[in-house]
Amino acid sequence: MYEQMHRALFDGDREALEELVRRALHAREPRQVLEEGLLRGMARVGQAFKEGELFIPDVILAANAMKAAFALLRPALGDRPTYHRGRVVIGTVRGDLHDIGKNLVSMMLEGGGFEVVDLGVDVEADRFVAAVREQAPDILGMSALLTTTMPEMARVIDRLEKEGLRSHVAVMIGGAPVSEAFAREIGADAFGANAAEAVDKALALIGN
Ligand code: B1M
Repeated sequence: MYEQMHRALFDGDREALEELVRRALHAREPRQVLEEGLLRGMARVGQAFKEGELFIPDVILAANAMKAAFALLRPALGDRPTYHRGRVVIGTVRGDLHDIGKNLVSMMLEGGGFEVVDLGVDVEADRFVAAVREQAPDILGMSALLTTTMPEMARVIDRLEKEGLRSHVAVMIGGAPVSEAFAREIGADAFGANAAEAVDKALALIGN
């Protein structure tokens, strides 16, 4: 069944993927469907893109199918709780349009009891800074999938410092090319390697 999900992602076949996820949810753990079916499938899409077997339109179709499948999984992974452990402002940094991972992190944070304010993709440093001022979040989360957009994370942290806001908010970063060492280098407070780890790190940051 997971192999069929990978195939549906490869083919960008949204309807087939939705049907497979619906069927899987009767028999399998939602988290396993997410990890073995969707995330592993998307990793294979990424590999095929890298090797020139798939092209950008294929990846866009796969990404859209993935989003539709997430929407089906979301309630099963734990719907929005009625309590709030803390508030997170999150976004993908300027110049970067990748949002699948960020959306997954947002979804898991909500499932973990956080209120999430999602600024979307291609977010300018000014918008991050304004959101920290206006929303007073406990955590600012930034995602980057391109090596060329990673420096933007450092720029946002610099801006927070200059505006006197850095000590008011913890900063967590993530995304495929980002690492623990890079987080330390730019003065972020935490790095999440994946969505589950992002929730654990967020809980640690707010002292839970
Ligand atoms: Co793009 N892309 N892409 N892409 N794309 C990558 C990132 C790439 C590695 C592919 C490759 O070459 N193998 C490569 C980057 C190379 C590099 O920088 N070194 C690349 C490139 C080059 C590009 C373009 C430049 C291609 C072009 O136009 N020539 C272009 C750039 C556009 C832009 O952003 N300005 C581009 C475009 C696209 C699409 C639009 C086609 C599409 C994005 C659709 C969308 O997001 N709505 C796309 C996709 C889908 C990918 C790959 C195939 C898959 C990314 C993904 O969704 N992964 C990707 C290859 C890859 O990563 N293997 C690739 C699944 C997702 C669940 O994982 O995002 O890593 P991820 O998120 C994880 C963790 O990283 C972590 O948790 C998530 C869940 O476990 N995490 C956090 C993420 N954010 C976090 C934040 C946190 C904590 C954890 O705290 C706040």
